[in-house]
Amino acid sequence: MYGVTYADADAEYNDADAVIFGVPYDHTASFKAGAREAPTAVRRASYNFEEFHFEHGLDQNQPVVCDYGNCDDFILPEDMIEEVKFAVGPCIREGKFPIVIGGEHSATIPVIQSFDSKKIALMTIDAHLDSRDEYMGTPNSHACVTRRAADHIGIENCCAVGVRAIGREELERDDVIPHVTAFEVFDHGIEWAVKKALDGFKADKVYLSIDIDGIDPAYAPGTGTPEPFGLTPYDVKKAINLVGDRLAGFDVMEICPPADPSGITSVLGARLINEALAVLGKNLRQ
Ligand SMILES: [Mn+2]
Repeated sequence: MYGVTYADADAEYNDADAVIFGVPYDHTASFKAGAREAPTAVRRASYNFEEFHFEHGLDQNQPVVCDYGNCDDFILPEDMIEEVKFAVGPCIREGKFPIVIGGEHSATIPVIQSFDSKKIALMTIDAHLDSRDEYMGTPNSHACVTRRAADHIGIENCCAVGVRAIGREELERDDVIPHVTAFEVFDHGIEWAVKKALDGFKADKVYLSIDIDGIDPAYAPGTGTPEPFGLTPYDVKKAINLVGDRLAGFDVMEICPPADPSGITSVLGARLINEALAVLGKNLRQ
C-alpha cells in the first residue's frame, strides 16, 4: 500500500489474526464532508501510543495485524458497497477479524452484509439511530445503516447505543430499531446499557461499530454531525471490553479530520482500535 500503515500492523495478510481496511468514502455526507481523510489521520495517530498494553498484558503485535490499505474510492454508495464487499468479504469468510476505518458510516453496511446473516449481531455506538429506509435518494446512505443491517441479520440482532437524535419517521413505525439512548446510559451506566443490548441479540457474535459522534463532541469534536450530550470515551472503552469474547469485528467511522484541527479525535479513534485489538488478543489467548 501507499502512505502510512497502522502502527505494528505489518504482518502479511495470510498470517494475520486481524486485518485493517480504510474506506475513504464521504460522498453521502449530509452536513460536513471530510471523513475520507480519516483512514490516513487515524493511522498517523496510531503512532502516539505505547506498544505495550499494560492493562491487558499484551504487546501491540498481539494479535497479529495486517494493514490491507484503503479500498478504492467511488462516488455512488452502491459502488463503494461492492468494493468493500470485495475487499473485506474474504477476510470475514476466512475467519479473520476485520477492523474498518471510515469514511462515512455507510461503509458498515457491506461489512455486515459480508457476515453469515445468522451468526452476527450489530451493536452501534452512535448519536443517531440511522434507521431510515432511504435518505437523499439512496437506501445506502449513512442515515440508513441500522435499517440495512436489520434487513440482513434481523431487527432483533441490531442495537444502537448512545442515541440522542432520532427522526420522527424513525420512531413512529412498528419496526423501530432497538436502541439505548445516551440519556439512559447517563442514568443507568454503560454496563446496564451494553447488557441490555447483548441480552437482546439472538446471534452470539457481535460486530461493534463506533460512529465517533456517539462520543460527546467535547471529547470527539472532529466529526461531520456533532451532537451534544454524548457518551464519554471511557464508556466506549468499557463497552468494547463488555462485548468481550463475543467481539467478531470492529469499526470506527465518521471521524472528519478537517473538523479536527488538534487531531485529538483521530487519536481517540486509534486508541479505541487498540482497545478492540487488545480484547481480540485476550480472546485468542484463551
Ligand atoms: Mn452518527
